[in-house]
Amino acid sequence: MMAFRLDFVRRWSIAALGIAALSWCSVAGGSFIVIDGFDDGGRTNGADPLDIAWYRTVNTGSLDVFYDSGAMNSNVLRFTPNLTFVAAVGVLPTTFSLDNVGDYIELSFDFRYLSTPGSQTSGLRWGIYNDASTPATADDTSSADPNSLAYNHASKNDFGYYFNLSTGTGSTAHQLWRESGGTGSITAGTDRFQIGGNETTLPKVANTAVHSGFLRITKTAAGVNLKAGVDNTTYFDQETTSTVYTSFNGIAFGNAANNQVIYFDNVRVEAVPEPGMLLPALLALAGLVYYAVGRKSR
Ligand SMILES: [Ca+2]
Ligand SMILES: [Ca+2]
Ligand SMILES: [Ca+2]
Repeated sequence: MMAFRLDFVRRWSIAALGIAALSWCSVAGGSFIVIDGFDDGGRTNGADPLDIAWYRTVNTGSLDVFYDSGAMNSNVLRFTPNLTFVAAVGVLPTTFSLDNVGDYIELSFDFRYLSTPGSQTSGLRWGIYNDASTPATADDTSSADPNSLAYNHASKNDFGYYFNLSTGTGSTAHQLWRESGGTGSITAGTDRFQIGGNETTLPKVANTAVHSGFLRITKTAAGVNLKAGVDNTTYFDQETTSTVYTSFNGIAFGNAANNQVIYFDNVRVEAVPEPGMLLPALLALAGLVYYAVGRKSR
C-alpha cells in the first residue's frame, strides 16, 4: 500500500512537472534575444542584459548613446547621418534560423525624429539581415560614401528584408523589399526586389513624437511571410516565395532619403521558438507519457 502511494505520488509529480513545462512553452512562445534600452550609456555589447553592439556603415556622421530629455526621456541610440542612404547595424548574439513552419523572428523598437521629418517616400527603413559571413566589427572607416561602387564595408553584402516607411507630407509609398546584398549600403542600393505593391493609404510619420516600428519574418510552407508596420498598425502582411532567406544575425536602421537625426530606443528582437525550448518540451512530453503508461499498467 505504501509502495503504491509513493509510486502514485511520484507519477503525479512527474506528470505535473510535464504539464507545467508544456504550459510554459506554449504560453512563453519564444524569447527575446535582444532587449536594448541603451541604459548602460554605450553602443557596445555592454552591461545591459541582452545588449548588442551597434556600428555605422559609413565613416562620417555619428552614432552614439544620448540622453533624450525630450519625448523619450531616456537613453537612446542617436543616429546622426550626414549622407542619405546610410545605416546603423546591430549585431545579433547568434544566427537564428527559421527551421519550421511558424518559426519567426521579429524586430520591434521605438523611434523619433529630432526635427520634423522630410517629405520622402523613402523616409526610414528597418530590416533583419544575414551578414554573409562578413560581420560588422567596427564602424566603417574606409570611405566617405558607402554607396560608391568601390566601397566595400562589411555590411554591403548583407542580405535580408526591410520595410520602407514614407515620411512627411508628400506622397505615400510604404514598401517591403528583399535585399540581396551587393550594391550601395545595407538598406540601400539597387540590390533589391520589391515584395508586394506600394501601400499608399496608411499614415506616414510626419512629426517628432515617439513612434514604434516592427518587422516580423515567419516561415511558411512555401517561403516566408513578412509582417511590418508602425504604431501597432500592420502595414503589410505579405508572403513571398521566391529566393527565400531564413537565417538571420543582424538588424539595421537606414535613414534612406532623410538626412536627419533619429533616436531609437527599446530595440527588441524576439525569436520563436528559441532553440533551447525544444528540450523542456520533450522532457514534458516524456513526463506525461511516463505517467499515462504507468497508470494504464495498474
Ligand atoms: Ca532607453
Ligand atoms: Ca556582411
Ligand atoms: Ca544594399
